[in-house]
Amino acid sequence: MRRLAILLTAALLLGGCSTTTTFDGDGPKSDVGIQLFQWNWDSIASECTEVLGPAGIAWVLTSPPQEHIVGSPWWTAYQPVSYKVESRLGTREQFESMVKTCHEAGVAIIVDAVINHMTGQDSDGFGWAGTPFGHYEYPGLYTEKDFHHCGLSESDDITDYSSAGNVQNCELVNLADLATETDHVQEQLAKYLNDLRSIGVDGFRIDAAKHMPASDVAEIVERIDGDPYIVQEVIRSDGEPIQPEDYLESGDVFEFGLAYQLVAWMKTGQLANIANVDGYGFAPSEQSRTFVDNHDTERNRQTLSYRDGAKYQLATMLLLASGYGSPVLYSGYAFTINNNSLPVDAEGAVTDVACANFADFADAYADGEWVCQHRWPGTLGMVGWRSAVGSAEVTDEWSEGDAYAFGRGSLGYVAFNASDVPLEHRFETSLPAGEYCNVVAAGCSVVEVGADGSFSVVVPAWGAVAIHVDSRP
Ligand code: LAG
Ligand code: CA
Repeated sequence: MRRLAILLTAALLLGGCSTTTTFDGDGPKSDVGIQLFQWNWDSIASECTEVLGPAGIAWVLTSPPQEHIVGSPWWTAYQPVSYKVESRLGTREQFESMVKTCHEAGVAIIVDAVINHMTGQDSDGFGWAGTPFGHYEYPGLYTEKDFHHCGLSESDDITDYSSAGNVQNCELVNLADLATETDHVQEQLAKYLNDLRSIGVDGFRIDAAKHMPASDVAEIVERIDGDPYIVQEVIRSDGEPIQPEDYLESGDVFEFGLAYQLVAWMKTGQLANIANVDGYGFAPSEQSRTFVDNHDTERNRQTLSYRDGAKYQLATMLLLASGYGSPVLYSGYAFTINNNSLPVDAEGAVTDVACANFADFADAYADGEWVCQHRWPGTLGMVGWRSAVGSAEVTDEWSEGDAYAFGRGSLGYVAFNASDVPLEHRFETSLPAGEYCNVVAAGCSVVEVGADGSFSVVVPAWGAVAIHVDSRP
């Protein structure tokens, strides 16, 4: 128990740092999180035990666990009907058991907290767990007076992102907008979040944070028991009055700007820019959660996604190698159109995840198939690489054309090739001589570092070679 407490505290408190920490007797532990989008509780539990814990992944971000509207699209989860922990993803008992199993595997649980709004349904109905509701009536929780009616547009919908009042007091796509500044709403939200804390939940993603004043978020977070990890979703968009930086008092933020830059760098081959992100106006490294994609951006196509195959894998490896921020991996299911549903049983509950039977990205996926991109060798290999190099400084940087390589002192070296042609090169490193495994290839393909620290290798087209001192044949 004590060991778990230390492990989780350290993983979460230091989680915002770009450094990694080694825990006594527990092997390397990274600062890397992962969003398991729409994975049910039983499947997350087994993934913690089988893959995430052994890989040293610090935490899982789950989809929203509260009761939601009934329907087939994934986004029903973002329309809360009550704060019962009862959803398509599993029962309260299954949720509790997942938290326990993941903790035993050394993996913390971060929950997607939908606290800006309730449903967007114009007619009355019943939620997944049978709770009756109306658009502005949620028995025992909220009545009409607990919602904003901004009066700034005909439908009360958000119409103007250049106005903070419009963005924060109007309705996001017709979703009943909670009066998050009031004592009553804050108290109901705190009850929900503290219920999750009592189950052992370690932290929260604050959904739609941009749509609540930073001071409301701070007051709500203040009411949460203990010292939960907080990461906020404030989509960066230049020129808007509300920026991620406004929210740093309450916790970390997702850095959308870097996800957008990764798209550009994969086009231009300018991977070396990642070493020098100072000029981009990103959030401070120690409070920045970096990512290649999330469930929204893989759908609106603003970022790379599993569909981009090798380029997606390359961007993920680059992010994991970087000392800027702390990465959050993403894993979801294949789809053609936004509303494509996911595998459910006869009652509509999401069925257990069966990963597509592909060891790597070089295949096409059918709609509804679980991609499990986090299991690709390049991703898991670079999580290990990141743990091995820790906070060591960048050394032995080299770039030429669309290739970029660097070391992290005497602990590791990585070379990226963002072109259609394989690259043969002799890399100079600060590594001790000897044999190393290329950790981003399946199995251990051996790389020989000479007495002078150099090694010669062919870096595959749109691929990488990565070696570190903890993985040697
Ligand atoms: C988020 N972050 O701020 C989530 O990451 C994002 O996935 C959520 O939108 C959004 N905020 C609200 O929590 C998703 C879908 C929307 C969907 C919404 C509510 O991207 O498309 O809206 O969840 O379920 C849907 C329909 C709308 C409709 C609305 C209300 O697409 O047309 O107006 O439901 O019924
Ligand atoms: Ca709001």
